[in-house]
Formats: sequence, structure tokens, C-alpha cells
Amino acid sequence: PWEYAPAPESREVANLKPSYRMFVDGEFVDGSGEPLKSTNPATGETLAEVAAAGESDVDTAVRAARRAFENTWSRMPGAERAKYLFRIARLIQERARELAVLETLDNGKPIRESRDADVPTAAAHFFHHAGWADKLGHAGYGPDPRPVGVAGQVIPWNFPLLMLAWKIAPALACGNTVVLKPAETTPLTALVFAEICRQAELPPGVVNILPGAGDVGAALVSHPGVDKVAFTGSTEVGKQIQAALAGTGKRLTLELGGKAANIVFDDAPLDQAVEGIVNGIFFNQGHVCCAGSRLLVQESVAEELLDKLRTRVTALRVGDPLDKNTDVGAVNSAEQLARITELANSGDAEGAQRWTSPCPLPDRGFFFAPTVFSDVQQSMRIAREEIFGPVLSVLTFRTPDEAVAKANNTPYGLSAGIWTDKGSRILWAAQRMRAGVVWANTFNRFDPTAPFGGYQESGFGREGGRAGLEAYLDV
Ligand code: TXE
Repeated sequence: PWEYAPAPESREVANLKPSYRMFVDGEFVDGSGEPLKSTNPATGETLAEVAAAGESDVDTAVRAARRAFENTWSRMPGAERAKYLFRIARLIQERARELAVLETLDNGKPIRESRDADVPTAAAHFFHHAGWADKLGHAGYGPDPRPVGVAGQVIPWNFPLLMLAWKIAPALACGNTVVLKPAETTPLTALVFAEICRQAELPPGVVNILPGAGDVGAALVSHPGVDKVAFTGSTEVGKQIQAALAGTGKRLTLELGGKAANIVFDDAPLDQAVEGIVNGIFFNQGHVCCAGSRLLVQESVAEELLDKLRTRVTALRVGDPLDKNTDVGAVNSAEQLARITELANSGDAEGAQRWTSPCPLPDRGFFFAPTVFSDVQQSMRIAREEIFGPVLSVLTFRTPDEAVAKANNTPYGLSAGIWTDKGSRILWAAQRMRAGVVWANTFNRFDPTAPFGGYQESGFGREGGRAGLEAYLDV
């Protein structure tokens, strides 16, 4: 099934530069931190050197954001702010191909995904929030809600541009200014976004981008000039940030890990469910906080479903992320590959049955073949811990009550999926599921109008839709 004619996207489109600088107060500047090296995880080659922030740069950026907040952005009528957001949205569309190729080089995700999901959804997020900027008085938070101030935002490497859009668009629409730290392994599209801010003639200081590692993130969220912190990343770091911010009065939203259940009832259209299961766990190599990483299948159809699933997964093409035919790209880093490998090995040790797709893997770069574990028990690590890779754990159930109980048997609560022909069962199960998003007969469907966020250790706060504005407004 893997014999096909490769259709590589041209990497020249990415306009890759040998070095990138930070973006502070409307200017590209050097950083006082140790520069980062951005690598292509599909090949191991260095893509570019990237300036990194030191503590003094965090202070400079926060002060710039404060000035922009006080002097221009928060005083600007919403209708004016909207124009900038519309311009940014259109510029993302105009530079879509460049952004998609750059994202794929930096992150390792298949070009089909960066082209059809990440970049258009990022633009959609700016369009959506541009529409809110002059209507905040009608958002249900009172006639004249106010922006919170300077937002310190830290994002992960799995959807670099899209997570930036989720963070920056609502903040700006509501009149806040931003200092954002991209993840250390994927800073490039954030710095092209900074160019877009310049093209859109966004006033200096409204958006500041500070590449760096976790220490820069820690300095940013703790800076006394930051009023609101928004973090997407690991539950472990989320807990550290929550502890560090206790008592400071800063506003905080956290979007953390997940271990979503994807539940297939015996009356589900199984072929459709297979597509949703594959999308749920192999999209973006499984580097997805809401990935459907636990398949819960009703016992009577388990064997049939697993047969269909293995056949389908065998057809997935793993390899060069720039190839337009690739389904599963590179794991983002050596560290992440090691984490996935270690957790998958624990599945073997604890007695689960491993099945690995026989697809050939490239002989360089960080790749992990699509993997399905069956005979999984709830006590096993692969059923409890976030693997954040292309590894599916399959559990079975007999009754709907058991399905819901198993789905909820997790400290997380970000998303869930339900596959059934019965509308009443969808409503019944969705009401009982402790998850911020419940998809029915679909999975990983994102829309800027729909709030996204977690329960329990998946964090709190919502991003997207009217609910997402709440984090950035004082009422
Ligand atoms: O996350 P980190 P890592 C999960 C996933 C993955 C694991 C580890 O399970 O295997 O986390 O990934 C910044 N103060 N998720 O190590 O460290 C860091 O620089 C402030 C799920 O990459 O949380 C980066 O910008 N910031 C998740 C961002 O936090 C700090 C997405 C995320 O990195 C910091 C990513 C600190 N003390 C990983 N330490 C999701 N919810 O989608 C690090 N950072």
C-alpha cells in the first residue's frame, strides 16, 4: 500500500532564513539569552539559529506591552482594533503556503495538515475574533467590559501557529496587549507572524514574541507587570505555574494534558468510526492534547472493529512531512520520541498486546510507527498517562454505564468521542462525560466559535467562542 509517487512540496516556499530575531516593541532585536537552534525533526538538520530572550528582555517586552496597552490599544475603539485583526487574518491567508511549509519543516507535521488545518484555522481564529472586537458590549459581560491588561502567554510545540492564534486573537480583540513565548523547538512561524504584525501596521508593543526555553516562560508568567497568564502545555508545568501565581491576583487559564476516551457502541457505523479513530490518534502524530488516545469499544464489535482498524492503519503512509501524500510525519523531538518509546515499552511490560503498523520508516529523523495496544487494563500506564504520540490503547466495555465510568476514570478531562447511531445515546453519554469537548460521530473538529478547554487536570478556562473572551475581559 505504500508504493506511491512522492509529491514533495517545495521547501523554498518557506523563505527560510539562516537566523531569526525576537520581536519586541515593533522591532526585530537580538536577545540576551543563549540562541536556540531550530531543527527539522524529519532530518535532524539545523534549520536556523533563533535569538532567545534573557530575563532583561522579558522586562523590556512587558514594559513595551504595558505602554502599548495604556497609550493606544486599550483606548482604541473596538471597530478600529477589528480592522487590524481582519488585516492579520487576511495576511495569514496570503502567506498561507509559506507558513504551512515553514511549520512542517520546524514541527515535522505532514504538509497536508499544516496546509489544510493549522494555517486556515489560525486565520479563521483571527476572522472570528475580529468580529467580536466591536461587539464586546453585546457579549453578555455588561455594556462596557474592560480589557485585563498585559497578557503573558506560553505555548507548546504541537500546533505552533494555531496555539499562537488561539492565544493572541482573543487577547487583542478585547483590547489587551501580549508577550508570547513560543516553544523552544518550534519558534519559526511565531516570528513570521511577527512580520505579519508589522505588515498589518499593528502599533508597536501590542504583540511581542520572545523565543526561549522554560526559564523564559517562568520569568514571563512571574513578571509583576503581567496581569493575565495563559498557558498551554504539560500538566506538570501547568501545576508549577498555578503554584507560582498563587496569591498574586493574576488571572490564569491553563490548557493541559489529556487522555480522551473515544467510545464506539455496537450500533455505530464501524467504517466511519475507524476513520474517526485514525484521525483521533494519528492526526499530528498524536501530539494532540485532545487526542482520542483511549479507544473504548463495546465487546460484541471489538474484534470486527480492530480488524478494520489494523487494515486501515496499515495503509497510512509515514515519512517525509513535506510529501503531500504523507499521513503521519515526524515526532517533534528526540525527547518526545524517548517519552513515547518508554511509555509504549511499559505497555509490553504490563501485558498489553502491541500491534505495529508494518509501514517502512525513514532511516533518519524522529519517527514512530502507528501502534495499537489491545488487551489494555485501566490500571496500565498506557491507559492512564498521556503518551502524546501515535499510540492507541484499546479497552472494551459491555454496557453504556461501564463505558461512561471507564471514560471518566482519568484525572484529565479535555475531550471525548462517541460513535453510535442513536441520538438519545449521544445526549445521554455527553451529559455524563467529564470532558470539555464531546464529539459525536466525528473527532478533532475545531471551530473558532466553539469553546475549547478542560476539566480537572486538563486545566480550566475556555478558548474560542464567546466563553473564550471571558479570560481577557474584566466586567
Ligand atoms: O511540555 P512543557 P514538554 C505534554 C505531553 C508531552 C509533555 C512534555 O504529554 O509529552 O507534556 O512536553 C514552556 N514556566 N504536553 O516538555 O515543558 C516550554 O518552554 C513557564 C501537552 O514540551 O510543558 C513550552 O513553551 N513555561 C500539551 C511550554 O511550556 C514553561 C502540549 C510547553 O512545554 C516552564 C505540550 C515553566 N517552568 C506538551 N517550563 C498540550 N496541552 O497540548 C516549560 N515551559
